[in-house]
Amino acid sequence: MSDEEDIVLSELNDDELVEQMFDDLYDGLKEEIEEGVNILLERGWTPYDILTKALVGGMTIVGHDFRDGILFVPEVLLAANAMKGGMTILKPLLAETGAPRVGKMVIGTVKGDIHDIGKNLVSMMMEGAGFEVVDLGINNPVENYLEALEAEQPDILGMSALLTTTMPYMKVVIDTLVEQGLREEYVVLVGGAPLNEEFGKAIGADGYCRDAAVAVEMAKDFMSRKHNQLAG
Ligand code: B12
Repeated sequence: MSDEEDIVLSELNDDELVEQMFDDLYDGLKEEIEEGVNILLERGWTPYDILTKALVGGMTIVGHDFRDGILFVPEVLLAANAMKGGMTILKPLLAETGAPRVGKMVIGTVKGDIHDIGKNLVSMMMEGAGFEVVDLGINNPVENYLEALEAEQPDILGMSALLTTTMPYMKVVIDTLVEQGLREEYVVLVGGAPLNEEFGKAIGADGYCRDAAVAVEMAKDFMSRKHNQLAG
């Protein structure tokens, strides 16, 4: 993607730098992303703007090209790794200065499934939006979710599945919550490429999110409804 060899990031203006960071993210260049993030911080950008405009903006392009078969898994992993480099710098700053804590989410990929790129993206975007996220990782049996819900008392439970064979497990988790009288305590959001809205409804989730941006919107929406209910 980047054609010129010796681009000096600090000599670019803000718009050019963000464009260049899109390219660098696409090319999986972690050090360049870290440098870009630091330059924007020095220029007074808020951590939140850097996350959403430079990093998430760039990852969105990667996501589209991945979906369209232009990029493949190794490139996406490199891009995600570069993004992680930027996130490592931003995370403590987001925690300090970032948006006020909007809510808390426990998230994990269901039993039998080891896909976590999408889940990680959702976690990062949620953190960027001011949520506290507890990530249970991959291959989670129902017991893991129950333990984490009990220990963390989140507002939202998020489940991810990328296989048609593992997506029904989300219903096992939701049914268990119902059985234990816990279902109403949490907003349950589900996602993953093979799911759709109908499936989300059929298993009794509160929402299906097609991507990380929708997840953030929906989560915020549920939180503001919750606050209104408490106030009213
Ligand atoms: C990368 C990948 C892998 C990697 C996973 C690496 C990793 N660390 O995650 C590896 C190579 C390990 C892998 C393994 C396998 N994979 Co695979 N994999 C993929 C691939 C190419 C991309 C998935 C991905 O990361 N997408 C990018 C992310 C950003 O998108 P996403 O996951 O959809 O997430 C977004 C949304 O869905 C949503 N979202 C996701 N989760 C959540 C959760 C919540 C709470 C919310 C709100 C939103 C949300 O937001 C995300 C961000 O925008 C897909 C193809 C595809 N098109 O999906 C196949 C795919 C999912 N894999 C498939 C298969 C079959 C497998 C294997 C069984 C292959 C095998 N024979 O070994 C194994 C499974 C092992 C297991 N038990 O899980 C099939 C599934 C087919 C099916 N009908 O079920 C697919 C569809 C490929 C295909 N066309 O055949 N895979």
